[in-house]
Amino acid sequence: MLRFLTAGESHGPYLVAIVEGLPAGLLMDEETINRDLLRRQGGYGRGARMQIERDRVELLSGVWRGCTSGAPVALRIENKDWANWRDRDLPPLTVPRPGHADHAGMIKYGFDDARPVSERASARETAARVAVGALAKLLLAEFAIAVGGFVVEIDGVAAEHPDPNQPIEPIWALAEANDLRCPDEVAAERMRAAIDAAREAGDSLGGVFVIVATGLPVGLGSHVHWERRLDARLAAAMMSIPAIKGVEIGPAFQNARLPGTQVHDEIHTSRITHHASRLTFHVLRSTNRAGGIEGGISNGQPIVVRAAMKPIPTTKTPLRSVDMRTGEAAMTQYQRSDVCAVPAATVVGEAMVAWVLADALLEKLGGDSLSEMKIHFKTKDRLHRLIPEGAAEG
Ligand code: EPS
Repeated sequence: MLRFLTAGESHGPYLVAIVEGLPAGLLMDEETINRDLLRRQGGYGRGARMQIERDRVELLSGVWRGCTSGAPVALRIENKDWANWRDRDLPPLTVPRPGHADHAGMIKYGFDDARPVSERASARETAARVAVGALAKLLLAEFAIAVGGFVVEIDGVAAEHPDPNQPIEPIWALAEANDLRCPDEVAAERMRAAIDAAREAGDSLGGVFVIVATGLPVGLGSHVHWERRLDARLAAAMMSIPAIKGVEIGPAFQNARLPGTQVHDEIHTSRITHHASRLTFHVLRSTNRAGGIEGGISNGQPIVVRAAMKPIPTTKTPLRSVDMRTGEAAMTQYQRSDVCAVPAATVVGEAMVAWVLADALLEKLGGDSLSEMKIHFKTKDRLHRLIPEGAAEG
């Protein structure tokens, strides 16, 4: 239902995106989009580039009197650093960095210079995705669906983090107030120390973050075909983020070590009422080990997605590699980079989860305008009856 494309290089003039399929009538709140761009720029462990950039969205099309018109939304974000790069005559980067797209990209596209590869492979592109994800979040918010993330591990330092069945808003608030996006300040302090030590040692760090989505109706995604499964779509979207090498829905790896009776979320009912000869009851779970998805379909529980980010491939301490012009052994050359970007990747993870959920919601409800979607949301009786208690009715 929804599609987007991005274009742009890390040190080119702009990042751009085209978003197609948004319903008409969605308020395009630029400040909300800019807030997410700022959130992505921050985080302890970022490099000098973030002192230069001031990411702000410019909406170029598809907006009529402040709301979407139903036409494609084109947007762009300026790369301020372009001014510093455009006149530079940079020497070629002939030694690929292990872990980066350099090596495979050079061979695939026939370059002996990694720059054209790394310019596009750079996580700078994720600024455009965060803007696109913010549009998806605006759509989801109209249905009281919220998406937020937090960091749970960096350099093996694990945060105490809550049962996703507990109210998540206080956790999000703690993460938001923390420069590691980690709700556990004691762990965050140790993570800061680990990042400082890695910077000192000329190294880089990865980590793990969690994205939680709340307020979801039952029935997004489908079991009927592989590509419609919501968990598959979420996993693909998360894996598309640079440096993400693992994805888990709920505590999937922990579940794999337990018998079924200790894993599956038992079903019970809170109350049965009869109103106008109609039977109504609420299906509840007291656990959420499925991470909100069963059979590839949202089950009304919070959706919980964890992602593992590898350490950034650009390290001050050189790694062994090969000069692709001579075939001789060579050490990698350092160029400015981040030491750790897990807090920033968390914001990108939110964007990708929001995108998938907005797409699945639109698919479920249909409609060319927001008001049409809301009418469908109200009148889809089964869907309406099964939204979690207390969720907005659109
Ligand atoms: C990145 C290298 C650094 C990061 C960049 C990702 O940029 P530069 O090469 O200009 O120092 O800061 O991330 C961003 C620019 C960003 O906006 O997130 C890389 O090689 O992937």
